[in-house]
Amino acid sequence: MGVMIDGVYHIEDDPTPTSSGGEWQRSKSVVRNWITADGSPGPTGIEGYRAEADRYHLFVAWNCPWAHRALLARTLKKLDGMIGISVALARRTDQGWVFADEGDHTDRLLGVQSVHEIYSRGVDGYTGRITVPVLWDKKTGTMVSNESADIVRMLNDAFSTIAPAAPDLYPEDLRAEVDSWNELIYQTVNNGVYRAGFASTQDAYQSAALEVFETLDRADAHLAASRYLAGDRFTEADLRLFPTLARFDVAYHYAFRCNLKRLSDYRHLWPYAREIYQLPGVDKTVKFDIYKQGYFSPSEKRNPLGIVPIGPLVDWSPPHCRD
Ligand SMILES: N[C@@H](CCC(=O)N[C@@H](CS)C(=O)NCC(=O)O)C(=O)O
Repeated sequence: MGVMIDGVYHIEDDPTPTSSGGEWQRSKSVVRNWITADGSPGPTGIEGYRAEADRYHLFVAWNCPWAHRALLARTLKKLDGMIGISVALARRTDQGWVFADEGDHTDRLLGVQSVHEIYSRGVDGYTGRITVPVLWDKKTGTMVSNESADIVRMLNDAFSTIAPAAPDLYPEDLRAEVDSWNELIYQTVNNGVYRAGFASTQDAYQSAALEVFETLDRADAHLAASRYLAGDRFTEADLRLFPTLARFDVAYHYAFRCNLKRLSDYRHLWPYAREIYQLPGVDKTVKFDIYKQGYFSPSEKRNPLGIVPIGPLVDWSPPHCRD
């Protein structure tokens, strides 16, 4: 793994820096332009990224939950035919995320070997971490965004006049409800599992792991009487919870020690997760074996021998019975 400083990539010794309390902190995304229907700038960034078919491309890794958000938005907004993808290998290297002639992990768009090359081509003098997902503009050869929350929002909003009809993931009347779930889920679940898994003290681990289960318990209780998090429509809040749920039993439960319960122990959350998995196209964005390869890849601190466990076997196919 590494970081880029003024456009130059540097290999890092310690890829998981923690604060003095042993708490792990995620760095902020810095490339935050927006695709809009008419090319206007959007809430941040510069103008010129107009929604057009076959103009944009996503660089992702199957195991990355943040990239998974973008892949889910692409599928659920029926944009698969107009936004292509390049998929980096799950295993990270000194060069960070890399492409290779293994499976379907070649980057056919730019022909690069690593994601850091995309950052040096697409952002002038970039300084920061080399993360996926990356949303790329083929027309100008520049990076639109490396922030998954923004990418989900723009795929939801910008393409509605040129893409097939698809549900609004951030409907006006549910925004307050969606925002409040988003905030809670981001802090305590999406990022919470990483704060548990990357903590370097018992206290930091314990408080992060307990928060994960407090929120999952709360969501489970809520889903007893509600079809989705923000009511009877599937929204961005559900989209953002799902990548963590999909990785929970096969990866976080064991690799990140989030082991008070398994997802499959939850009475309502488990059928809810299966319902989302069974939405058209969603199963194609989920790769359980690759999650294991990614989360159990060799790491000096967490898995020095790089041994990948054989289980658990989790069956996501039984009917969800939530109709
Ligand atoms: N804020 C970013 C975070 C993305 C992120 O942290 N991605 C991870 C993979 S799961 C990554 O690429 N990490 C590499 C690194 O930090 O060096 C987003 O949500 O898009």
